[in-house]
Amino acid sequence: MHRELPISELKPSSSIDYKDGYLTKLGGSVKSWKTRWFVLTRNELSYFKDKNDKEAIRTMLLEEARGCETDNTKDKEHCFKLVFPWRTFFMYASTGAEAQGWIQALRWQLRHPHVMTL
Ligand code: 4IP
Repeated sequence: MHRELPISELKPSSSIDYKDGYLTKLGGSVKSWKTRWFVLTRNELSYFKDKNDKEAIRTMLLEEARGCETDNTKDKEHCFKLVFPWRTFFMYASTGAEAQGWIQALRWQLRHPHVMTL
């Protein structure tokens, strides 16, 4: 029997192995919001100071992540968090649809850490 999946379980319609775009993230100890260029590849999320930068500020291994969900604690619209044992990253997109796109893509990678595409 066919079971309807909630939207968050669905495979993202675009490439499941690549997503990029600007997000605004909260600093670690100094809580300043910075707009950064984010790149999601298979199993990794990196952010760069700007789109054309070659060297990432940081690259996170998604296999270490514990979850990704919307966040309402930061007084920012379209905000979501990516939780690691060592830090929770808060970031927001410019629209709700963009934020949902990121959450969906990140969750897909979290749940399918070894997805192989040919
Ligand atoms: C910085 O604040 C930036 O927000 C950094 O973000 C952040 O590093 C720093 O966190 C924070 O102190 P100022 O530039 O206002 O000083 P980015 O690296 O995107 O530039 P993270 O760790 O978030 O990348 P701490 O934890 O180093 O204070």
